[in-house]
Amino acid sequence: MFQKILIANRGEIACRVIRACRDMNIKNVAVYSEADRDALHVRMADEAYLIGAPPSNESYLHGEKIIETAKKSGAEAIHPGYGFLSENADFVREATRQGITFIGPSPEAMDSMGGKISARKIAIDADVPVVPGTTEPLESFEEAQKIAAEVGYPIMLKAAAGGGGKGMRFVQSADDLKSAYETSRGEALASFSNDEVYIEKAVLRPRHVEIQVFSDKYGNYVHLGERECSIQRRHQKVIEECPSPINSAELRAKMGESAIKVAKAVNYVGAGTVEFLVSDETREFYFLEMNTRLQVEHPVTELVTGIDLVREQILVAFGEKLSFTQGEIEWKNHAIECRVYAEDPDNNFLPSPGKITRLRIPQGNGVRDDGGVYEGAEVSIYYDPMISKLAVFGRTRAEAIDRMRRALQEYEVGGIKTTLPFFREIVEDEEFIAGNLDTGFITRFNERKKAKDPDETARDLALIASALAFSDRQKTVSSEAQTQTASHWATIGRMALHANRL
Ligand code: MV4
Repeated sequence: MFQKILIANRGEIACRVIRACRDMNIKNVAVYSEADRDALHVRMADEAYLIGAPPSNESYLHGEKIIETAKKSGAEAIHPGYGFLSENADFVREATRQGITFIGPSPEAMDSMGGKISARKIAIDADVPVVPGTTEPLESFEEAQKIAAEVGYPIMLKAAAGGGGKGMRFVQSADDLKSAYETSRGEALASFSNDEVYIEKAVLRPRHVEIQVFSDKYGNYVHLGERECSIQRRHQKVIEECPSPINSAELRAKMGESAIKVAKAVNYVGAGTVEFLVSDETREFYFLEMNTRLQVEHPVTELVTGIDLVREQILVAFGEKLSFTQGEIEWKNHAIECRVYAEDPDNNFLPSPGKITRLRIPQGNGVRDDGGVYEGAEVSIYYDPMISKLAVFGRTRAEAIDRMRRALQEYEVGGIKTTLPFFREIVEDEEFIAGNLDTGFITRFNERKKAKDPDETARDLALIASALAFSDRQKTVSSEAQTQTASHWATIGRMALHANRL
């Protein structure tokens, strides 16, 4: 086995990978920027090396410095975590050229899946369902008009180099196509230096369900089931769970088989995730894209399958065969994960950097917290403000929600704002409890929340009170005014009913 691994990342995922190395008796090397001198991953690692200034492209994205540090420290392999260099094919090529093993797929597989149009083509050729649309970038607005009319509105315009919703536009009808086409291309160019866009028919109220795949260097492919990730805010996942509330053994098997077909088509090795949109109405699924890395939400899969995905990544990268077969994988229990961010939910989720003056992490039955901070640590402005992932499991979804509620009650973070209060509300929400989780969930949740706002109730009550006072006064004046009062009483009645519902 490898003797030493360098972790080219920071925060909770660096800590997660360090723990896997410890489990396997592998020495681990951290790298850090000037902003992270006192970070948890630096404290946890066996060795740690300063690699540069706080901005990511001078440190965690600086491939040459990281490869140089791997060689200097005697690390034989690099684990990239997620983000940063994890999907950078040139970095993989350079590390490999310099004799360092990259713990992840081949650069060719990354390139094939990096382009969204090329990924669509691969899925089509592999007989995997995709949403109807184009398989080439649009040449002109006229072509866009023609294809949109063919597939039928509403449609989505998407950036070929995209992902994460950048450059994406929902187009309701032909009238809106011109401006959407221009803004989509403009946004794509600004974000990816590539203005290629393509068309997909829009799936209405879709669910985002993804399949974890795994493979070794000997052509063994398995899937580890789905993760439901429909609860998103501005294309950022907020809560993930396994199984999906819409899961059936049949749907899991079908999606798993399709995901494996996609992975095989690019000779994938290691941990990967194939994303699908699932129609809420028909339960039909469509390939969206493949992420060629370990994902943030991998713990929910680990909790229900009992498989350590990071350990397995390291084994497979070293050249071991997969340690389990498809038939040996069992899905047991229900897991839910909340991403805890240093953001202010009362102020439009603005980042809330600063010193963590108090930290109490929940513990106990069924609770796992993958964190990247400690009491006294600083949350920096330079990086993603996620401070931990709180995951729980229970025998049923209801039991998992109960444990999540308890764990969220226990969790205390002082000195900075976090998204914990937001999650405490979500776990009490009827739609969440019912498992109605399409991609419009957060929007509808915010509307429900506004309707229940105590300030709003107070405003209604104040209106009722003043209306009552007004009508009382009317009784002492003219009879004409008294007939008016009747209609005021009707209004008051409606308001009282409304208040009562609240
Ligand atoms: C879609 C779609 C509907 N129809 N594609 C958003 C991010 C990117 N990964 C894909 N996205 C979508 N693609 C078609 N053909 C709706 C979305 C979408 C969405 C998807 C998953 C989770 C949240 C979402 C929120 C808005 C839109």
